[in-house]
This record gives sequence, C-alpha cells and structure tokens, in this order.
Amino acid sequence: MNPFTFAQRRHLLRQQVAGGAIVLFANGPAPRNYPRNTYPFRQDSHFLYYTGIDAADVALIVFQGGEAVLYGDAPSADSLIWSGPGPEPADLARAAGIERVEPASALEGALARLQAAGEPIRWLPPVRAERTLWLCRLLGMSPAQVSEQADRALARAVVEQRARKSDEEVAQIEAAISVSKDMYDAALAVMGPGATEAAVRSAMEAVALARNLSSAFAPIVTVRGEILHNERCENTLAQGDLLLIDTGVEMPPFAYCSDITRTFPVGGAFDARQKMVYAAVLRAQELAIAAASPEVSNRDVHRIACRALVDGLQAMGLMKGDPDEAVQQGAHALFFPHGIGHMLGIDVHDMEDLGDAVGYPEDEGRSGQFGLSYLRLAKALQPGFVITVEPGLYFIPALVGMWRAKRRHDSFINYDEAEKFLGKGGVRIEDDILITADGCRVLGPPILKSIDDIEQRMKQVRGCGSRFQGHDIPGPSRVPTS
Ligand SMILES: [Mn+2]
Repeated sequence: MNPFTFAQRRHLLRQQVAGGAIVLFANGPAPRNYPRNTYPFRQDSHFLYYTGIDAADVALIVFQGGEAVLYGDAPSADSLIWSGPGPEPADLARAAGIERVEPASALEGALARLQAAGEPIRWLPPVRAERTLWLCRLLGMSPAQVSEQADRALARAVVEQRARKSDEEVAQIEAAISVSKDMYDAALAVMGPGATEAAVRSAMEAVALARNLSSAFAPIVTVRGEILHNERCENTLAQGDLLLIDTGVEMPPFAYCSDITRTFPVGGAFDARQKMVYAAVLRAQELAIAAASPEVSNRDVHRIACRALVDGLQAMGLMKGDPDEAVQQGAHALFFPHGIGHMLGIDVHDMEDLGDAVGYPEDEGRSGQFGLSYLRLAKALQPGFVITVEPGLYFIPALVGMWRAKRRHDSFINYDEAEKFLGKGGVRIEDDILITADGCRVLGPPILKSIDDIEQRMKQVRGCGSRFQGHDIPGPSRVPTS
C-alpha cells in the first residue's frame, strides 16, 4: 500500500468527524513478566490502518484542518545496540504520507494547547491499561473519564470505514487464507490415532513460522471441541474422536488475517452419529452463506443457520416441536450457544475493541436471550464486509445437565437422546466471506470440507505412508459415547 492510501484513509475519517483533533496511538511493548521480556510486538490495529506504521510508542494527531503530525523519537543508542538500527520518525512519516514530525515529548504540549483553546480532543476507547494511564497523564483525567469520554462518533466513523474492505485489503485476507489452506493440509498429514493435539498444532504452526508469519489468535486444536475456546493442547488423539481446529494467521506488514475452522474424524471416517452432526453443521453453513448478501441482516443469517441446525437435530431425534418456534425461544442454543460470525480484517474479531459499535446499529442493543446474546454482528450486511460464517453443534455435558435439571425447553429437547451424544465433542465449520454487490464470495482457495472429500483425502494421506499409519488400529474411544 502506498503513502497515498493512508493519507486517503485519514482524509475520509477527517471528513466523517467534524471538528476537533483526532489522536491515534501506537502500541508500546507489552511485558510478559519483567519489562525487558516482552510479548512479540503487535501494533494497534487502528494505528496500522491509518498509518501503516509498525513502530512502538509513537502517536498521531490529525488536526481540524486535516494536517497530520507524527510524534516520535529517533531510535535510542540503547535500542541500536539491542535491537539494531530502526527507521527514523521522518522515514516512517514519509511512508505514511504524514506531513510533519515532532518529538514524542511535544505531544503533551500539543494536547494542552488544544485543551486551552477549548478544541475537542477525540480518542478511541483504549484496551491496554498502559494506554489508559498515558491518556490520564496527558489529559489530566481519571481512568473512568478516559473511557467514558472516548469519542463515540469517532468510533462509529472508524467502524464505517474499516468495515468496508478495499480490493487491496481483500487480497491480503485471501493471502492469509492461502496459508491457512497449507496449514490444514499439514494437519491432515500428521493427524491420526496416537498423534497428539500438540503435534498437529505444531505441524500447522510450522507452516506459518517457516514463512515468518504468526498466528492471529491462540490456536484451537482439540478433541474437546465442545469447550468453545479450548486452547489447551494436552490430549492424544484416539480412533473415534473428532478433531476441531480453529486457527488463523496474520499477514505482515498490515496484519490482515484469516480465521478458519475445520473438524476432522481422527480415524479417517465419521461414524454414523458424527456424520449426521457434521452434515447438519455443513448444511447450516451452506444455507447461511447462500443467504448472506447486501441489505440482509446478519441476525437473519444467524437465524437461518439456527433453523437448519434444528432441522438436523430433529432428524437425529434430539429436538422436537415447531422448528421456528424452537429457534424463536432459543432452545437450539443448548447445542449452538454462539453467534454465526463476526467481522474479520486486521483483527480477527475486527474492531471489537470498539464494542457493539461494530456489530449493532446505534439504536439497537444485544438480545438478552442465551445464545443470541453472543451474536457479535447483527447489522445489515454491506458490499465490502468480510465476515466469518461459523455454525457449530456442541454437546456440553455441564450445559445439558443444567438445562435438564431445570427442564428448560423440554417441549423442544429430547434430553434422553441428547445425552447419548455427550462425549462426541463438537463440530464447527468456519469460512471467511466477502459481501459483494449481489451476494457473497467465499474467500481464499477451497479448504477440504465435504464429508466425502475429507474421508477420501484422509484415506489417500494414509495410503501414502502417513507416519501414524502403524497406530491406525481401531480402539476404544477416549470418552465413552453413551
Ligand atoms: Mn471466527
């Protein structure tokens, strides 16, 4: 992306937000335990979007008249020794199309002058505590004031702008999904009974690391897929397990990312129950993708997926009654407690640091109903949106137990049948789509998804001397299935 792209983005933002000075902050280093031992540096996503600058501890003011000033210091002698030569602020500014550079220490004075002149200062709600404290110091406010007085109009304008991806941005996301495809191929090559979740994860991350890429979020590689964000990788895979893998990578230098989920049968073939569950989730995903188009509310896309899941659950004997009524009342959430998807971009949950400004219209709050309350995006879809479509079915022992004890929705749920599926883990299938002028497009190269393709491919991989072939003997499932 050239400097003009960033200048253009700031210009558009400036037009959308009348008056005042817009202040954007870069991230600083984040310590793991002591200050010099830091997590890998990750730039603030808004700062990256509006400047493309991947340096720590700088800040930008876009003044009322449109002039942009970068506040930052030349690399210290210390950092020259420990981190090597870094770019001068003037070089960073030039690459970002920024007109003027001031030392970092000038920021405080610039803000004080704006305050004295009674000119509004606009900032986005900070996520990191260090940023909050920095703002407290600069503006003479309490932490509560810093978050309360964060600029809602600015947040809405940023959401409007960042939600609609340019062709250039979509290309970055598709590049990330291409890497994901190779990661899933690598997973298939090593998974099988006797392999560990950790080995599968490392085979996938090796693909990313070999290209000097990193994960966009903590990878989920688990046979306990019913634990929705299960980041532990402590199990050994057994015949009869389903392995749920939800991973994504970030593409430098602007950090656009992928977010893909697949669920594979460890032994190479789905059993009868797993096949029904998988088919129901796949059908829900296909119908949701078919429905996703401009002007359609993502709440309706979610509802369509829920309805398809209920149809599948009824065919399996787990649910009963009027399917639309079941969805309306939220009975399906026993098996599908989360939302259909979220925006994707520089952040895996794009812009969710700005709260519900990203997913909900200003005059509309989240539903309080269990399940629907986790829907992160309920707005009408627009061309240029990149979103995930990720229905799933889960058999969560604690949740089934709690609901059964309260006889919750028992006119819609056959608890005796549901309990037979406990131990089957979870199935989720996730792709990233772009809303187009007349519908949507699944982004990136196809990644193995149909039951036939998965079983076929796993047979081939094993036939070609998979290193786990010798362990591929039918055995008891790790978790009793009924
Ligand atoms: Mn996702």
